Amino acid sequence: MSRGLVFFEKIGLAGVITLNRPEALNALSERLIQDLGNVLDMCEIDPEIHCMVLMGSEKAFAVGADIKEIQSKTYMDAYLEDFITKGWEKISACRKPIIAAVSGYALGGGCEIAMMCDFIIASESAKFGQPEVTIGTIPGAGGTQRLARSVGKSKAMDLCLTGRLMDAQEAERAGLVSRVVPDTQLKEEALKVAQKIASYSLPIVMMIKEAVGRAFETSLSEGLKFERRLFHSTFDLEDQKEGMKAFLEKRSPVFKNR
Ligand code: DAK
Repeated sequence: MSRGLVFFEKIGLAGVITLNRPEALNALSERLIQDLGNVLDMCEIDPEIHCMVLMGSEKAFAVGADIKEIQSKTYMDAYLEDFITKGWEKISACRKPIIAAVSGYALGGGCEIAMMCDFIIASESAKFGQPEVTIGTIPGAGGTQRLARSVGKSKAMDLCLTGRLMDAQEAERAGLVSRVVPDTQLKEEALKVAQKIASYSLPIVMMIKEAVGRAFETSLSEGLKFERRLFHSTFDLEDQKEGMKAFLEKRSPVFKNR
């Protein structure tokens, strides 16, 4: 189903969101980000969706902000309108898991969006980069921060300072992507992973996302306390009772997401 510049499919308990602006290699215009935000809002409130897959085309996941749209902006334009921040924050604020399925270019804001997702599955042809330095600006949607946390200082500096692209194999070695799959199987593999996650208890999956996310926001001791509180709270879930009962009865659990 087409939703503006985004295509949306519901497959089982997974929502597959495809950026659909092929003529500009999915350059992230304000309109595209708005359409993406609207679909994410819809997924968040739909109890029949437990996990999302975000993908682009075979040639490009997304090549970054729309340079034609932003080229003439002044500092005051960007500052006063808080330059498209709101739309972009929807991706990182999502409470349900999002898998980025990256084929082709994931550059600038495209790489930053992939990093806002919970993990990245890349196809063999994927290329990641923060080429903002080549057009006279710096990464502005988390590229210097999330990339450094993900691949370490040396490689983040290398990528951001030179603007070079990193292929899927290097990205996997560096820890930016969790797995690399053949080009022809990207959607199928990402969907399989999404369906697996979606088969578990939704509140448990959301708590895991929240707890792992906290690791990047706080000290180890505070993070461990946060994890412990959430862990204790799982014992109040029907799904914890069912999951453990099913294990002991040697059968598959039937989760009620409660
Ligand atoms: N914006 C607009 N159009 C783009 C584009 C982009 N980023 N990238 C490509 N296109 C368009 C091209 O202009 C071309 O359009 P036509 O000329 O046909 O009309 C079409 O897509 C095909 O591109 P090419 O002809 O260039 O295709 P090639 O295969 O030869 O090259 C390429 C592919 C990806 C290597 C090349 O297109 C390229 O280098 N593109 C620019 C990549 C880039 O520099 N990206 C970084 C942009 S800056 C923020 C949020 C976001 C951001 C910052 C802050 N906040 C929330 C505060 C992000 C900033 C950025 O991403």
